[in-house]
Amino acid sequence: MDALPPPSGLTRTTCPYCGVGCGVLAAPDGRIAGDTEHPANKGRLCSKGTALGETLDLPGRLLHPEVGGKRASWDAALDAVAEGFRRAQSELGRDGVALYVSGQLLTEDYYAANKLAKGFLGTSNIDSNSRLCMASAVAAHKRAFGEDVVPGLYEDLEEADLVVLVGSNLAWCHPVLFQRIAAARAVRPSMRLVIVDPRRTPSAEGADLHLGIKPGSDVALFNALLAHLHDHGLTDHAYVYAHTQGLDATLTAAHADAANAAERTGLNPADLATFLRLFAETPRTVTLWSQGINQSETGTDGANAIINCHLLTGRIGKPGAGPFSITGQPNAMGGREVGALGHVLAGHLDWSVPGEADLVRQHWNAPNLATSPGLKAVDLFRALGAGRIGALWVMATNPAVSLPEAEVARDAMRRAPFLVVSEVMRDTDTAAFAHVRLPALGWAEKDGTVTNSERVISRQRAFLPPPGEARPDWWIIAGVAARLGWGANFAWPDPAAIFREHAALTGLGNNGTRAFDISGLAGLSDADYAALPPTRWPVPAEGATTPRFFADGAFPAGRARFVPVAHKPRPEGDGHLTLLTGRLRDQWHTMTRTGGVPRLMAHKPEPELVVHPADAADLPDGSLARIASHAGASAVLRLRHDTGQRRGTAFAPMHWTAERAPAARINGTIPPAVDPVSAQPALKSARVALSAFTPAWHGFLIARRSLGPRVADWVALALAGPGVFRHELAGAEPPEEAFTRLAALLEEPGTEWVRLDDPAAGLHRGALMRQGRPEAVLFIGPDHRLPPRDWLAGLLAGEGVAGAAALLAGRPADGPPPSPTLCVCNSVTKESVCRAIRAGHGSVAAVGEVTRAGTSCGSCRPEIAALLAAEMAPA
Ligand SMILES: Nc1nc2c(c(=O)[nH]1)N[C@H]1C(S)=C(S)[C@@H](COP(=O)(O)OP(=O)(O)OC[C@H]3O[C@@H](n4cnc5c(=O)[nH]c(N)nc54)[C@H](O)[C@@H]3O)O[C@H]1N2
Ligand SMILES: Nc1nc2c(c(=O)[nH]1)N[C@H]1C(S)=C(S)[C@@H](COP(=O)(O)OP(=O)(O)OC[C@H]3O[C@@H](n4cnc5c(=O)[nH]c(N)nc54)[C@H](O)[C@@H]3O)O[C@H]1N2
Ligand code: SF4
Ligand SMILES: [Mo]
Repeated sequence: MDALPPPSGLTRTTCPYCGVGCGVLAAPDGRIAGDTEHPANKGRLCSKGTALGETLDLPGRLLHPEVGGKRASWDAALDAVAEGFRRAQSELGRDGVALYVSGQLLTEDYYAANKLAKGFLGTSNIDSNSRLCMASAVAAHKRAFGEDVVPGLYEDLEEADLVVLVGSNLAWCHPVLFQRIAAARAVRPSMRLVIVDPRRTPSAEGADLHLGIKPGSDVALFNALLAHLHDHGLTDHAYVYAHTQGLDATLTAAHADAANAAERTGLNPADLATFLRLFAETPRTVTLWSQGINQSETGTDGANAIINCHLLTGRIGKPGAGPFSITGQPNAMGGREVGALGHVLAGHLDWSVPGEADLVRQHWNAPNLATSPGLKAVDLFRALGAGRIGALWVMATNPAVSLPEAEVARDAMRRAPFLVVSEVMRDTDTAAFAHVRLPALGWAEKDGTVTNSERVISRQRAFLPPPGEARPDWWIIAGVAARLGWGANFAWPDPAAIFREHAALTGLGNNGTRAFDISGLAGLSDADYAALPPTRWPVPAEGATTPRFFADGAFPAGRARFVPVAHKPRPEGDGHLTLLTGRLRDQWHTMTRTGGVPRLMAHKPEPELVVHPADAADLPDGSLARIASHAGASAVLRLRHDTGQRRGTAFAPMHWTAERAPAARINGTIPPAVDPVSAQPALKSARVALSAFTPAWHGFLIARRSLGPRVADWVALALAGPGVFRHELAGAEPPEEAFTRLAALLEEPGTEWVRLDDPAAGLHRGALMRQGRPEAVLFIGPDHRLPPRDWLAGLLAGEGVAGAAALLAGRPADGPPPSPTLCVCNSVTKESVCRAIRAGHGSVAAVGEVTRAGTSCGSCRPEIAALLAAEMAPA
């Protein structure tokens, strides 16, 4: 099973970001390339993957253990954790402690955490940020198939004649898969692409149909589809009869919604009809869904509504056909495999199946194995706030930012008797509350496996030495276990030993009854593990293996279940907007890594709130706007008008933190509502009131030094170039006072402010010069209409020299201000792309040929397509 050796000097590893799980070739000097041998990406990488080399040496790493904010030895830190957990359990009982872990842990780390919690601490209070991400998909798989299994493969997305993306912005969130679809469509133009999303996202550029659905109405859409398929004779009777149950009740429920589906979904009836027809006439259809479905109070129902349509038509597990839940994090799938969630046991084994708990108890030699499910994310943090959890250990996630009712969670952590945080960065919003900080190895330093969305297990391999005293997450967990007296059960010398133990568990008592079986890997030697090529499960110790599941109807539960689901209307009107939160192309969650790379910050340097212009008639594009919800907290973001946003909705990125833009954190506005089946929070349906935010002054500061995120009432801090910080600012004090205060913070011997003031107009501009070169520029005005920042930022980042007059005008003396960068890889500006389009280059490929835009990672191609569409639209 040897893989090809990588080219010399390069290590073959896997991208640490999204669930596509691209193979990467990497070198210690920062060289990064896509691995042409990896089945997920075959050499491709997106903008985030391409920029991995720039994250290897980020400032701000956590390099030493800390107890009470002071550097400590590993011995002292691990003793403190063990003591904190022991004390909490003696005071509050077994369930008085909890772990909150992450789909960004490696499988081996994840396995160790689960074993510590359920096996030895004897509590199931271990949940993961996957609760916020995949829980509804997991629950839907279990309801339909009897086990959490993604039946299909990425190839199916290329072999399909119709791909439907539901609540997925694939172009930004799984860019390499989107590119694979785009490449397949270029070869086979008959292939159709449909997007179901209340926003016209970049994924909708070039799609055959965009259904700008009313948020939360996907159940009605797929119920209408089920009824349509049935009524038009598309039921695969043989498949349904032989392999499924529950169709009748499901059809009754579907017909109830189908009656006035256009109204329920808010779709134009003609578009709806087109979708029903396309789906009906295309046997090779893949329906891919993501957080637009999962993160909803009806997430599990939404996923089952999709699966129902595939079961009815027997379009499952076949080349080019199937329901496809795409995973978010690099190891979201691995976390499900090891069972590090409060409601499952381990290795797809369950308390509810007689005998399975015994298998785990014996395998772990853990007589105190937890006996019942534990707290799920939102409840876990509520229990912390209520004093029922006395010790919490957070690993590889930043819940202070990412949980719903984030202010409540922050308050709980602030008051927690004992909080441990395992991190790669020292200062995260969550680590700020920690009693003990534990430095973990990051990507490039750690070793283990991850599983991607198509069940392929890939190795992450170290190619850099551990920085400072950082250690692998599994090692840290084992160290605490040893101090609590369980050393013999956690005595692994390396991740290979953990992997073998995990793989062996999946084969126990498994005579084909559980799809997840990798017991065939339980005997890997250390050398085999080191060289393990990408390997798709199942890998049973004996018997045949299969790339796709369920085409032959062999379901773990015997028969698949149709699940009757009914549309539940959401509140509308009342002058509020539905806040659809989500992701930006070049940022990863709470920005702890991508936020440190200037070229990834260039795409969207500020937290923006996107609304339809008709919903913000009295709020100008570019102004600051406030959103406030019943959950209490409010947030202020830069307003962007976009006619692609569905009326009645707004979109805001989840990424901004107290470290960068304290007033633009949005999760405080999100109520703690969860899906009743999966307990996944509804992160895309807060009802928010929109209003103007009218500070006394607006401004920006570009400087070689960061003044931090609290230097004004509203701040958005971004790295604009190596060592150059862009501060977007607004405040309540009089403008002149603000200028004087900020200017004084930057002055140093040898520098001097050149100023341009118009106090009557509230305008103050200054350039801090040192020997003819700008050190900083500070612009303050009465409203948001300030000059573009790119040229000034470029000047400070480069060797650029400019006269004070040009600096204070905010534009070069001899021409127009430069246009923003569109293609980050090849530094092509938006203006160059528009010029090429106006010169008659009428396709993304043609524009790429003359400008090089979009020809490297390809992540900006949807934006080029949008410009093409806009430039070519009749005026
Ligand atoms: N660039 C980038 N990529 C990432 C990540 C990242 O942080 N940055 N994170 C990764 C992770 S962990 C995840 S989970 C994935 C998430 O990947 P996606 O789910 O694709 O991303 P989101 O932006 O969260 O949401 C997707 C879309 O759901 C839509 N939506 C909201 N409500 C509804 C609804 O009611 N119905 C429908 N049909 N659509 C709705 C939103 O408008 C949004 O465009 O991305 C992964 N990839
Ligand atoms: N409003 C809103 N909220 C959301 C979402 C949304 O769409 N909208 N999406 C939800 C979803 S799907 C997800 S997945 C979450 C993601 O939210 P989080 O998991 O909170 O976000 P990350 O920034 O990925 O946090 C990972 C942390 O782990 C650290 N880290 C990186 N590598 C390692 C390592 O190897 N070991 C250790 N110990 N630490 C490491 C990073 O520095 C970072 O601080 O957000 C959820 N919250
Ligand atoms: S698509 Fe991009 S972020 Fe996702 S795994 Fe591939 S390179 Fe990494
Ligand atoms: Mo996620």
